[in-house]
Amino acid sequence: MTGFEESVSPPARVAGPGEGISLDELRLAARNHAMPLEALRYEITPIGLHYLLTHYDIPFVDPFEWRLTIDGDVQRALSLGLAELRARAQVSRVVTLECAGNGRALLQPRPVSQPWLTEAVGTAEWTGTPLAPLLREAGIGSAAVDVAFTGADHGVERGVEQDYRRGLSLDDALREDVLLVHTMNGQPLPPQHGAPLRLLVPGWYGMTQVKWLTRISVLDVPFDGYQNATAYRIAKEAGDAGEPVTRIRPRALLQPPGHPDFQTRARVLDRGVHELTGRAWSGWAPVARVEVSVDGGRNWNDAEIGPQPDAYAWRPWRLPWAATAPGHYELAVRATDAAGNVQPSDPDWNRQGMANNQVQRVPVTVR
Ligand SMILES: Nc1nc2c(c(=O)[nH]1)N[C@H]1C(S)=C(S)[C@@H](COP(=O)(O)O)O[C@H]1N2
Ligand SMILES: [Mo]
Repeated sequence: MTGFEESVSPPARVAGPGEGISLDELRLAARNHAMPLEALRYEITPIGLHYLLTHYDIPFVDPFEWRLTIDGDVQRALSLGLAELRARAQVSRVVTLECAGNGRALLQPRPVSQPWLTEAVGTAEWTGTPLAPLLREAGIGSAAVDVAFTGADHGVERGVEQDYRRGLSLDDALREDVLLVHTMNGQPLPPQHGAPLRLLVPGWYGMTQVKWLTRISVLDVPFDGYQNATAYRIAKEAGDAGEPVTRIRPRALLQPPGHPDFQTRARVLDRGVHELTGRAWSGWAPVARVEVSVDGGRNWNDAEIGPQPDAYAWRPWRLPWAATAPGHYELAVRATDAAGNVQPSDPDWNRQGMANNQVQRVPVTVR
């Protein structure tokens, strides 16, 4: 071993006791930004406020040269340009995306990677064409089991050089709500969100939503690529294969009330009645309940939940809070979905820091 491979792409690790955020983590955090919590007031997140996660570099893709290939275990491979995709049936859906690593930096010990807190989320109105009719037109082979989606971006991860690529089971790929989208909030997809075309699988964590899509391959063997087999697993021990990350666990977020301190973001608000508001979502089932605590999770009160704009979009909630006595409070909020999944108070720790939907806590001082 020369050490060359490890210096180019170090193995996954967990931070040691007391080890602070490193420059490597800061570099990732500065490229991949979260949604500012005050943007919870928008049902549709303005494009520049939507969270962003890109493993490698944002590739430059010329939309006029670009074509999508559909190949593999199909009767006839297809090659489609953007105009052909836009000429097909068009569907718009409001869908909340969340990075599977959201909540990672709150874990103890901390898995070293993109250090998200709670707000790696955003909701857009996405427009594009359903995937299933395209796969059927190509003629799905009788032995097909999985479908692989490849992006135009390329990099190295834990020593494995690769194009970003994710697999889905054929059944999941054929769901009618899976789209190939070219438009976000009525605008052509911007470069950072996958121009000119990305995959949209409503309800699934972000890694599934392949950006800069160039190729869709139908496979007659299970997909065993890096992003499914190695990354995006929920495992406690190194070397344990664990479980794949799939759908989004329930989460509610609170728009922090009052005003923040610049450096610490500690919050102050004036004595009086404040309406606490936020949004909640789950990729498993609609959100059925949102509860708010103003005493750090000892007592919970049901919030009023507003309408859900689409099956996999977040829904608003609100609860008035009579903050009559000056002092320090810890606000917390938790969501329960109709399948009975509830946010835990304490994290369900795993080595890669995936799907940590522990409740958000917001300390405030009432003056
Ligand atoms: N081609 C490609 N697609 C990708 C990624 C990537 O690095 N390359 N990142 C994934 C991850 S981990 C997430 S969370 C979402 C983020 O989507 P956004 O940046 O549009 O919010 O894109 C997914 N699609
Ligand atoms: Mo992600």
